[in-house]
Amino acid sequence: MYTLITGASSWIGKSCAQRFAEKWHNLILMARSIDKLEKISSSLRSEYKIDVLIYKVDVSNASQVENTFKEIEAKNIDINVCINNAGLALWESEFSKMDFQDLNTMMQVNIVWFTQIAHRVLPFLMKNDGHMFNMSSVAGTEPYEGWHVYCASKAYVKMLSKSLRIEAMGTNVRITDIAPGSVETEWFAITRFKWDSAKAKSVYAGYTPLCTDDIVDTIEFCHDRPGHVNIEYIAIMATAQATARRIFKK
Ligand code: 8X3
Repeated sequence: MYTLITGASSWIGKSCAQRFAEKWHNLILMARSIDKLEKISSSLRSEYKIDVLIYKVDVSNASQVENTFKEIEAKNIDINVCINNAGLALWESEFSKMDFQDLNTMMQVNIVWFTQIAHRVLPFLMKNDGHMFNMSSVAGTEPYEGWHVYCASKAYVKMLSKSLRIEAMGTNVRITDIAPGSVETEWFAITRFKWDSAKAKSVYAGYTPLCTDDIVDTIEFCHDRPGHVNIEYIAIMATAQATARRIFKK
């Protein structure tokens, strides 16, 4: 059996790969950067003696993702955990002032690609009493200025997760919507501010944000519940963060 992780080359995805490797899960890792995936996979293979398959995916290319799944099927590989983690925020500004290309990229990654992975992986999970983790956000329940499409895309993740719970009734598939608040991941902040690292760092100044391990611990906790327990939705915030935009900073 394999655990499939998207956005596996950095931060939350990479930390999930490490944690599931420690639990001797074989892994299928997908990300845009094959170089990073190669490094991660060779260290996990040698340390844990597990099988790790890596796929470079171009999220704007639907047929490439389809071909990746065809290859997985041709190899008779089975999947019982999916961590549908890839997602991004690009810039924050008034809706009409945003570059449509940026809005489109967010929709492609956070909605279209996310859906394509869920669509292809659900039959595997149904066969194998599997567990699907979908990475939404506090942004999926609260809108905030300048984040319109990102917030809407995370509300989509939340609603698709709930809808798939209905589909999964009568099977032993579990579906968990993980909704983090502010997590210090340089990559998330840096894409949000278009590679302005000073701005990215300032997001996490003056308080203790969540770290990637806080999210991975939560995923592990949900997964380790007995099979009859589905933690459907879990919101995780830093103690200093009361709402999406109310953070106590010293
Ligand atoms: C983003 C959550 O709190 O960093 O998904 O805006 S927050």
